[in-house]
Amino acid sequence: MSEQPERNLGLDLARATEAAALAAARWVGRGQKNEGDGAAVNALRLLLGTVRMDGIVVIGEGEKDEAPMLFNGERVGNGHGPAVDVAVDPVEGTNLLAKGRPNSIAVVAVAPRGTMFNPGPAFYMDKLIVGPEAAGKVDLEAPVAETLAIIARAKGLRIDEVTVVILDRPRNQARIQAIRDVGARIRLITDGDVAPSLMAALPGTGIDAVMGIGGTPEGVITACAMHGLGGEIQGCLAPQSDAERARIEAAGIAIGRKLTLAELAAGDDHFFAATGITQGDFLRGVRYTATGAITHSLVTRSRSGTWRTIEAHHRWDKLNGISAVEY
Ligand code: VTB
Repeated sequence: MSEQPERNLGLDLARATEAAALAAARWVGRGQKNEGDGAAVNALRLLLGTVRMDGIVVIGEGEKDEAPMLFNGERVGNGHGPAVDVAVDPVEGTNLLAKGRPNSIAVVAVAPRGTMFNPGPAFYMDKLIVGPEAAGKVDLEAPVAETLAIIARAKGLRIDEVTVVILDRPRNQARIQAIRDVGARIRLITDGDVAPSLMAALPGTGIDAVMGIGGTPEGVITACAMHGLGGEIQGCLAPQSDAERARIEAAGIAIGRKLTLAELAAGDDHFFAATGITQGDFLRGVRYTATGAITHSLVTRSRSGTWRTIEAHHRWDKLNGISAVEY
C-alpha cells in the first residue's frame, strides 16, 4: 500500500549522495568521466537501497540497455514506505569531475509517484531559474530585459549588480548577448547548471538567476529543489537536432509550450539532496583527512520548506555497512 511521505526522506537521501560523492571523488581530475560516474552509480545505488521508499527511477543513467544500474524504470529503495518517483544524477557535471573543475555534485530528488515530468527523449530545455525574491514574478516568455529588471527590483539590486549563470555554448549566444545588452553580469560555465541553480535560490551566493538551454533532466531535478528552496524554474523544451525533435514529437510531448514549476514537479512534497564532489562555490568538495573524509551536502524538503546543510565526517575504519563500496 502506498502512503504519503511523512519523514524527511531527504536526510536519508543525503547519505546516498554522500556515498556517491565519496566514490566519485577518487576520480577528480583523472580525465576518466565514465569511471568516475560508474563509481558514483554503484555507491548511490547501494545506499538508496537503505532508504525507506518504494521508488521508480524516472530520471536515471539512461535506458536499461546502456545503463546496468539506476536505469529509467528501475525500482529503488527498500520497497516499503511511500510510492515515489526518483531522479538521480550521481555525478552532475562528469566533465567537471574529470577535469577537477569546480561545482560537480552528486544529486538525488524524490517526489510522489507520477508527479515528476518524464523528459523521455527531450535532452535540451531552455530554462529560467530565480530565487524566492523573484519567484512568481518572472516569465520565461518575456523579453530578457524585462526579466532582469524584475529580478533586480525584487532583490533590491541595480541591473549591473545582477549576476546570471549561463552555459557557454553556441546555442546560448543570442541569450548571452541579450543579457549583456541589458548590462547585467554573466558567469559563463562549461558544464553543470544544477549547482548554480541551487545558488540562485540560496541567500548570499552572488548568483541571481540561471538562464539558457541546458539539460531537461537537470531541469526536472532543479524543479524538485526549487520547491524546497522557494525558488522557481520555468522551462521550454528546446531540441537541438531534427532527430531529437522527431523523437519528442513521436512521444507526444508538446515542444513550444512553457513548462511551469508545477508541471516539472507537481504537488508540494519533494525531497532533494546534493553533495559536493569537486570544490564548489556553495557546496564544498570532498576533502580527505588522515583518517577519513569530509563531505558537504544540501538537503531540502518542500512540505516544510526547510533546507539544511550537512557537514559529515566519515571514518574509513567505521564504514558501517557500506564497506562494499570502494572509497
Ligand atoms: C546540460 C546541463 C548539464 O550537460 O545537460 C549539459 O544541464 C549538456 O549540454 O548540467 P551539452 O550537450 O551542450 O554539453 C551538463 O552541463 C552536465 O551534465
